Amino acid sequence: MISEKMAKALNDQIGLEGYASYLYLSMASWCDKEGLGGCAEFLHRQSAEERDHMLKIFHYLTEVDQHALTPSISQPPHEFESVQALFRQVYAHEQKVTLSINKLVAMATLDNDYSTISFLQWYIEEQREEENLMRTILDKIKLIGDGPLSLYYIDKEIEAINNAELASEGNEE
Ligand code: OFO
Repeated sequence: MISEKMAKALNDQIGLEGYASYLYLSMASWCDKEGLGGCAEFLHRQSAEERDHMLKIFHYLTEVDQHALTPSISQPPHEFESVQALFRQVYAHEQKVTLSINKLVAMATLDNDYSTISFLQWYIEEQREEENLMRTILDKIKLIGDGPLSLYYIDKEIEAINNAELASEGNEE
């Protein structure tokens, strides 16, 4: 059993992960519309991952005899200034999620809630990996610059990153 306060904070995190899933879905759709198929695939995969993150907390709450609540999710933006701005937004969102996970760990520590501390270790590692991935993407985008074929090269680069992610997921199974 975990505290009501902890359960409420984890339910809020469900909402944040759910929003990330919808945000990345919306971004995938915008990329498809702009002809950026590689970026769209990357974001579809990220969106599915975020849904998994949401469900993981959902199941954890049930396991510790708390009520997991299906969140209401506000509508994400549908339009983005550019693919560069879009990935800056992804990185900012991941940083926000990291901050929120850190707060959850701090709360669980104050509560002597070792079960939740242990559960959240997976999220700490995941956020470190995700932030690193998004920074790598932003670095590549910067290197490519804004020459006439930059969108083509950005899309190819992100398609390659997505394929590498898929391959490493395959290896983990
Ligand atoms: Fe679940 O927010 Fe990052 O990955």
